[in-house]
Amino acid sequence: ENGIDGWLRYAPLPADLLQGAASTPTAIVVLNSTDSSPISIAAREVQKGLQGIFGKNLDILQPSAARNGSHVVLGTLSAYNTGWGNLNVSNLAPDGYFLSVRRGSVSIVGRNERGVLYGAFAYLSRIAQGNFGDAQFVSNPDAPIRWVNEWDNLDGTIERGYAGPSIFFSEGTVVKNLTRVSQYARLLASLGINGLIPHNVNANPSILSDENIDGLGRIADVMRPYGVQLGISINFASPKSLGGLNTFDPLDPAVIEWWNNRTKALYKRVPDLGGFIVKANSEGQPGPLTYNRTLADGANLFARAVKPYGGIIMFRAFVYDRFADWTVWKADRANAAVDFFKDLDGKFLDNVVVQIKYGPIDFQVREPVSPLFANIPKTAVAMELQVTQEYLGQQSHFVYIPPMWKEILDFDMRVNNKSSTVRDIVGGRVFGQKLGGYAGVVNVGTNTSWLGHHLSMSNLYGYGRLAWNPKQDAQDLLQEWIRLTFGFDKTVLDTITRIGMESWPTYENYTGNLGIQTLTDILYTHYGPNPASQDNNGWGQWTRATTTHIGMDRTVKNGTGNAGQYPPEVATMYENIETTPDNLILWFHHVPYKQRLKSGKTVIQHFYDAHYDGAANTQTFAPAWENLRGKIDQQRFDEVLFRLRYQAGHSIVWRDAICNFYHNLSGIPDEAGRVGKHPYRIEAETFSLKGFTLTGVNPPETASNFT
Ligand code: BDP
Repeated sequence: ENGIDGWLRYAPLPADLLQGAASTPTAIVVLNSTDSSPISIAAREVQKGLQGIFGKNLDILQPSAARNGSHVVLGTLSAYNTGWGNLNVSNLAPDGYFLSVRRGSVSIVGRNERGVLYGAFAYLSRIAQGNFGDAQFVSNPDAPIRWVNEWDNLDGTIERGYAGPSIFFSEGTVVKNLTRVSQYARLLASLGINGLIPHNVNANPSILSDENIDGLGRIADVMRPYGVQLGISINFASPKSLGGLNTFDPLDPAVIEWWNNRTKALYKRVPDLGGFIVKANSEGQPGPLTYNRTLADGANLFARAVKPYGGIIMFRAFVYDRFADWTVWKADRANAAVDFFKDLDGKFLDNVVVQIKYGPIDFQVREPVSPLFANIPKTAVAMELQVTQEYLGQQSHFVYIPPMWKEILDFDMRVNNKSSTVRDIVGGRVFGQKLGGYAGVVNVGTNTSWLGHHLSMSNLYGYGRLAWNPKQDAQDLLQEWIRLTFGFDKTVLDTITRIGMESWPTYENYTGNLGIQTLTDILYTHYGPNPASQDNNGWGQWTRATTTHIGMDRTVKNGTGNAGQYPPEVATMYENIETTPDNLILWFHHVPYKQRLKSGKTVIQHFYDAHYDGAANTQTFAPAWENLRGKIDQQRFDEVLFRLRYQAGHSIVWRDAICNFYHNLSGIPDEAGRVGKHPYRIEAETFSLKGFTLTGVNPPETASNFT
């Protein structure tokens, strides 16, 4: 197997589990179908699933042709109640479904067509996991926006993509063969994802050329039957760079007209376009600030343009401008989003959603929740999560991320001193917002594994399932995914569960601890260890490490004031070093290396121990995987093993680089006497040089003899 079907393999069930299926359906009945609608996809999917799982080939029938027997009945609520039966489910929300399983008789009823498709996938997931029990329930999505963002460029490269070139674009335009896009839409639909933006947020203006609008139309046509709406990432300066105007001022009538015309052309080709995503005035992207207009002026320009068509604007909160003054002690990029957006609360039109990364900086291995979620009550918000592992080993390391997302989603912001979890804020319940939800940056590529590492697909699975229902448990989701992806063997389940659930804490251990951030090279690659690059750079992600102290003082009293951006109860917790959890202590406080943690260890000893523990635990992953030989198909077994072995080696590089660096900087010895000794490491000096040339090691900390 090469991974292309992800968790939708519909593998035959083992004989012992099959016995649990007392009776199986005899036909599929479709109540309201047009040829390429989500309902007809649902019917074909059920047909395919039952063929794979039970080896039974079922007919798809119109209701009039249905004879006695056990049917899988598929339809919208209104079609069900006019043409089949009488179902009273008043609590069915848009995209939600009702599923009833009574032995072999199954009803799958959606509030809309998409809901029917989601219900069909839910039914198939149950039986593919060997669950034949009766059931009757309604499942509604937690939030209306459940999108994925892809950072694909028109030339076919993918920003922060680690699985080969784009499935959407090549040589400046949309690829001819969109088979992979439809396979991807199928995977997304099975999770309840209802929107996709194929184009990088660092957007090329020519995405809006006539040729590309037609290409986007073809993408939308392929995804529509799966209920996945197309959204488009746009470049703020397009009226000038593409349209030939001499300005892109959002209040200029010619600019407004230009956008209205392009929007009209887009909706002509894609009548159900979801809307636009905008990255403005961030990391070199143009935006309204150039013309002294506010970010809200910029967002509302687009909001007005798409409003007549029912579109929405995802306006990114990833705006910061602290490059110039990095030497200023109080400058803090973590403050930027609240500084930029707080005063704009109430100024955005009601079809604008502010898309906020989960933490205040940028997808680090450990961040507190972004305080912006609690600061703009009159604005709809969505949470941006990263499925692609930009700072988390880039799919050469395996990190199962949902446990981290869960910590963020379950965090209680204590708005007005009342329970207000982040998931309730994002779901619109805390501030009474109609819009809201999730955007996952996925960046799949043409590699048949989609993400480059078969195990990393658990992150896409977990993302989609949490966007549907963020209350779910991360380990339960992992185990669902394992059964669907690798089958039922107990050792397989236990092994991947262990590796998966230990992977995030392990990665945090051998990279950056105690809230110091990932400690990767920060300037562009975001991959290997480079703690020195975290300071003295214009991007403002600083460890503030000196020979005696480390960590960033973000208190109101002495630091950057970032702790004060949270609601009072949370602010007090972070302001005070005694109540700041150990895992965020260096995020909020600047402390001596010998500062005692609540665990009783000093900060520096924690660094040393965590790095040795993390690297040691990583050494156990590949051998554990090797025990699965013969229990998993050869191709996926080999490909995963290769990456786990690589990760084992690279975790040692990480361990030594970070330990050496802080050992050299602080001059404080490791109590266990390990730092500088490099167990397991094969020194370059012991190699003979054949076919290679000598080169300097960069960053130097990654060399074991660096002093
Ligand atoms: C950073 C990435 C960069 C993205 C940026 C963004 O390094 O490639 O363009 O985020 O989200 O994490 O806009």
